[in-house]
Amino acid sequence: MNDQVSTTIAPDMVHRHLIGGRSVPASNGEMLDVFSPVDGRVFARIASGTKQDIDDAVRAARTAFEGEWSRLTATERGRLLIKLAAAVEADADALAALESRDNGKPLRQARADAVALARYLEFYGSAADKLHGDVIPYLTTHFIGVERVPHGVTGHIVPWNYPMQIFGRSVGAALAAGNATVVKPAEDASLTILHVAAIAQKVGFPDGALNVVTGLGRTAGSALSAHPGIDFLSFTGSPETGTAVQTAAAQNHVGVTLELGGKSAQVVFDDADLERALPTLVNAIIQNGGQTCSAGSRLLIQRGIFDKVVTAVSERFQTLKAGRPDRDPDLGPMINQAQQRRVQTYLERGQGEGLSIAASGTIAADVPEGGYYVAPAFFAPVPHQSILSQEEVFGPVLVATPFEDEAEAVRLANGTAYGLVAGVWTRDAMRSTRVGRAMRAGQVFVNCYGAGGGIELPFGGFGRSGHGREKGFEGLVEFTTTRTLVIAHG
Ligand code: TXE
Repeated sequence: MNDQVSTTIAPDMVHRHLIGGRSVPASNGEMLDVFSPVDGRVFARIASGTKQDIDDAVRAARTAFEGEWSRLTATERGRLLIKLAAAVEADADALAALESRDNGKPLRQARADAVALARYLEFYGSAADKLHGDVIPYLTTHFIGVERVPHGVTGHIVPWNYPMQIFGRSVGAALAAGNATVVKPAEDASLTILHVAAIAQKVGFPDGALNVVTGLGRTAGSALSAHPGIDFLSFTGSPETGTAVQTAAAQNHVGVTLELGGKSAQVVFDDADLERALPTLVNAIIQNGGQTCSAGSRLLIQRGIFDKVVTAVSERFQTLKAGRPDRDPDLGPMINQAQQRRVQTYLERGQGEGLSIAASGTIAADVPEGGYYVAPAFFAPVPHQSILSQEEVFGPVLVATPFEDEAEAVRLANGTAYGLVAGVWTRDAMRSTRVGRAMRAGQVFVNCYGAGGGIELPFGGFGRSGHGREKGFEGLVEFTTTRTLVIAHG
């Protein structure tokens, strides 16, 4: 969103909420302009969700949860998700084009998101009827069954960086577990979620199982997180908003998973296979323009190879180009003007601290005027206490810091408020396990980083990165609770 005035919008780019299976406008009729980061122009409009809209959506979800949705068996729920997965996969090109325009990510990355969404839906669809409880040995006169049950109505507040993937991991798991859902996409990138929700209606999800209310965080988002009819919340976004969401959840005594970003380090030891490491060291900060919670935004490099690695990374950085997403550049624009300014401010603050830029990429000459492009920047050497080593920039800004030995590497890697992901590059098997297990991070990659999309792998953070786990089977369990049944028979 920015302050540009509205223009004429194609009718198919004017979007309404999906509540109880119906496409409905905001209760007060208000709409929000959607700006494409590609050129800063308005290209769509979404309903500006109100407290009333959230209330309607929660009611619709409750009706589904107490009715048709809960009458389906786990296998039937799973089949619906698998059908949705197939439909999403078949529509991947259209979804990619829409995402690329809405979010600004290069077309191939947007397509990868659509494919990942299909895989999430397939994974959780297939898992729906494999989630079972326990029988506990207890008194000989009693039978004890522990049943896994859905929370009820779950709220999902989704950010703009990976709308499809985050929808897949959170809403896919919640639906598989039998919850009815209310989703509040980010105001800057709602369109693919609306599109997928419309497909879900077509493949036969009962009305109200999946509701989408678009709009601003401070109105629709806060109304959802504070709604007393919500039984569990899933939030991905900034630590500040995460605190607000958790505070609201606490008022209603419900649980929440928070995924709040990171300042993840890749640790490069002097015996690392650099040929293998180099493309990944760069890609981990460039993917989605660095607007990735698990971005590898810090390189910790052993002193003896520091200059060599910095030189090699610099050579790659100099070739990087930010450009129009439809040309499939290394990176597209930032999501909005605020994010562009945030990155620029961090660059200025880094330089203000006296940090030197080892290499920069460029902005392609043909980018449309008004787009939110920034050139990638690589700073080296950067002290560990520097602002660029400690704070999440959420842009294409990489820093490199030397370390002497294993102990220092672990101390630096764990030395931020965050703890989401870590990478370790070494040929020493004993060390890879030792260092890997010393990392305060929800995921640790050895001689790789973010391999294979990670749909099957539990994901989440320590500290300021949040708590709770999404993705993998853990993510499915997170959207359930238990009911223990104690039956006297003797
Ligand atoms: O985040 P917000 P913003 C980080 C990243 C980025 C910064 C700011 O560092 O630069 O956050 O981004 C909804 N109650 N991440 O401002 O505000 C909002 O509508 C309830 C990391 O976009 O957290 C959107 O749907 N909801 C991150 C979602 O919260 C509210 C991804 C995220 O927005 C709300 C995005 C409120 N009061 C940003 N206010 C990651 N972990 O991947 C806003 N929202």
